[in-house]
Amino acid sequence: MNRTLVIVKPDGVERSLVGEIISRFEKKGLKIVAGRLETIPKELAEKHYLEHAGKSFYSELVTFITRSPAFVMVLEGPDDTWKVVRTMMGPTNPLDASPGTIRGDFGLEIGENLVHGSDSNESAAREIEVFFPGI
Ligand code: D4T
Repeated sequence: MNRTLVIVKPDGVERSLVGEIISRFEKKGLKIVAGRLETIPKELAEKHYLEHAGKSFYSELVTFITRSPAFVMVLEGPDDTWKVVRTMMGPTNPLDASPGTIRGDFGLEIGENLVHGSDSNESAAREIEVFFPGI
C-alpha cells in the first residue's frame, strides 16, 4: 500500500469542515492510518514548507498554518495515492478549482485553501516522517 500526508489547514478546522473533508477521502476508499489535531509548531511548519523559504508569501504561509489547530493525517491507498488526493483537492488557487473538488467547493483565496496534500511519493515520505516519525 501507498501513503500520503494530508493536512486540513487551520481555515478548514475553523470552518468545521474536517468531517466533510475526511468523509470525501473515506468515501473514495482511502484509509486513515494516523491522524492528530494540533497547532503546528513554527519549527515544524518551517521544515514542512522548506521549499518555499525565501518566497514572497513564505512568512504569511507559516503564520497561517500555525495560527490555530490543523488536522494532520496519513492516508493509505493504491500506488500514487498522493495523486488521488491532489485531484480531489483541486489546484492551489481555489478560484481555478472545479466544483466537485475540495478547494472548488469550499475556497475562494489562495492563502486559505483548506487542505494540503503531498505532491509526490518522495514528498509524502519526507512529510510523513516530519509529522509522524517512525510510523
Ligand atoms: P500545499 O503545499 O499547501 O498543499 O499547496 P500546493 O502544493 O497546492 O501549492 P504550493 O506548494 O505551491 O503552495 C503552498 C501554499 O502556499 C500558498 N500560496 C502559494 C500562497 O499563499 N500564495 C502563492 O502565491 C502560492 C503559489 C498556498 C499553498
